[in-house]
Amino acid sequence: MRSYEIAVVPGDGIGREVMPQALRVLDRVGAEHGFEMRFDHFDWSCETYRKTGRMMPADGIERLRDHDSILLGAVGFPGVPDHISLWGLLIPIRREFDQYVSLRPVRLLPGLTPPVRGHAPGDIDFWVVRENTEGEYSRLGGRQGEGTEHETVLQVSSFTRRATDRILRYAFDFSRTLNRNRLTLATKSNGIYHSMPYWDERFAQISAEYPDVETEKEHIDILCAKFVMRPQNFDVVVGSNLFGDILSDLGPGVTGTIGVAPSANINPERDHPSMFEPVHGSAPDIAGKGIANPIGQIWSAAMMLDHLGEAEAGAHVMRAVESVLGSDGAPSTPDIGGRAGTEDLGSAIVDAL
Ligand code: GGG
Repeated sequence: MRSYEIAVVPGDGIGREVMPQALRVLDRVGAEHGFEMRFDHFDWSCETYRKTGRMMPADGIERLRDHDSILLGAVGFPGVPDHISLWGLLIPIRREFDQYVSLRPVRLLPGLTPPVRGHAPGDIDFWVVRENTEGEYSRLGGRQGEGTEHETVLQVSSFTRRATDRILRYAFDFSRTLNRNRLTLATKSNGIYHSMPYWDERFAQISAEYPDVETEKEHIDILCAKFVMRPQNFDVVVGSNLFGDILSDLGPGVTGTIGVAPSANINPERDHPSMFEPVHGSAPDIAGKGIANPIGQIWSAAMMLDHLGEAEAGAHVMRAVESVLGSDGAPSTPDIGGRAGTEDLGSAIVDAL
């Protein structure tokens, strides 16, 4: 029997509630498709930070290294500053394992109610490809003249040619594999003087290698407006770490909820494990209530199955998700208009497998 070692890091808040539903789904779909998932649990979180002063132990990265994949819930909770929790767990994993592609599908699933009327399932179906290792997510900079009237904070973004080119090439290649040929670059080269003109330049140069891929570039401000007004126009959108982060929350927001949105942090060279996590965070406002939507975590697990070579099982999970969302009377969590709990929706998906 095929067997996979999965590092499971539920993290904080609703991450701890949605993760068990994804593990149930993986167990069931594995049994149906002839493979076994071995879950190695790592209880690293803001609570760990409060007890030990670290989000994960000093050898945390080493302990994750030998796994086939990492399944993460959510990171961050009030009481620990967000930049401490993210830089103590999520960001080191992405960087140490060179997970330079953040791949985030945006799809209007059946049964969702988009806030802008007139969109039907099938209309909104595109991908955000986010650079995941550098850029605006940087520790370069500092404070000067603290406490004086000249107090100044410098935050330096750094974009290397290596990281810029490899994410752009990934996006071009990915557009080709989808057989959907429009690739949009998120930029802001009219206002940001150095880095975004550089992205435009690299995009234009690399596009010459892909004459079959139609390209366009959009400044991030109008791109956000177009996501809301005409989301059906996009196929693949590529952007820097910050732009990609914003767009991959906005996209699912346009479908009615970010509770269903998944993401894959991919190491394309496969020399380190990749990591799969919902787009949403720990949602302290609803944590502990048992009402979080587990679909973002379950869809992330389906993306993990694809990455592990179990594409049929991944597709099976998504058919189950879509059949539950599309059926009258199926349990819905409050973010999608119902009153059901996390476990009810998880059970309905397990039963639909
Ligand atoms: N699901 C992981 C999580 O907690 N994400 C929250 C977050 O703030 N992420 C920032 C990022 O993706 O860079």
